[in-house]
Amino acid sequence: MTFLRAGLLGAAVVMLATGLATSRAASGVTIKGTVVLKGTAPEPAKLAVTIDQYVCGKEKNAEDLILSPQRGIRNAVVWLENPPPGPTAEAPPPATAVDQRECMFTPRVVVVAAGGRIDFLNSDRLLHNLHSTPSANPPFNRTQPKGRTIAITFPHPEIVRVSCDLHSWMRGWVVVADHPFYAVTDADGQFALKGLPPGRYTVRVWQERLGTMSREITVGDQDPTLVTLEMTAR
Ligand SMILES: [Cu+2]
Repeated sequence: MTFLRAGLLGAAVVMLATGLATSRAASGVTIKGTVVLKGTAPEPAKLAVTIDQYVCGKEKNAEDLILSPQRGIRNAVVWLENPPPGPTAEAPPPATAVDQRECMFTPRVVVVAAGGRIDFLNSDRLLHNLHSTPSANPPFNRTQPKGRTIAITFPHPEIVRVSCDLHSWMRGWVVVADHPFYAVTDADGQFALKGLPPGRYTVRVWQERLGTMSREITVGDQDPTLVTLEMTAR
């Protein structure tokens, strides 16, 4: 074998190995889990509507803790405290929209990448007032007639509470994420964090009423890695 041929062969082997490593890192392992309530489930509460009943209705369900029949918690946010180093130069994701319908924020809890934008819509035929006083992000306090879209950009990681001055029960949450490994639980309390290399991770859960909890999870060859995360009623 000539020196040149050996060199080419060597290069081909290196390329093949690199390709394999890349595809494995890109697929990775998924943590699939359920966030569930431990302890006595509180009675579902109703909130009295005192104004604008012609649009808002007479009462609203308190949506600060929504449980499935199996006690899965909806709208909990799950993320990794120690994310793997990953591709950081991805294109910014498209704007997420949050609507106001019948005087509730829909969806109630959203995740946006730091630097990303939320388009707040108003589908109600009345005035809302978008109000928030975050710590790290710029505050906003904007009157919003029906049909007007207000775009807000969130530069810094933080959990931001959004309310409406005109309808005291209205509550929305924007979780500003500093990496891609965030998820919001669905109606069954389920979530997935995808594309993880093996390792030991700290998974953190936040829920607006229950606060936070965290757990260490080891990801090995098991794909998906299944977890149940319990939050305590309080
Ligand atoms: Cu309002």
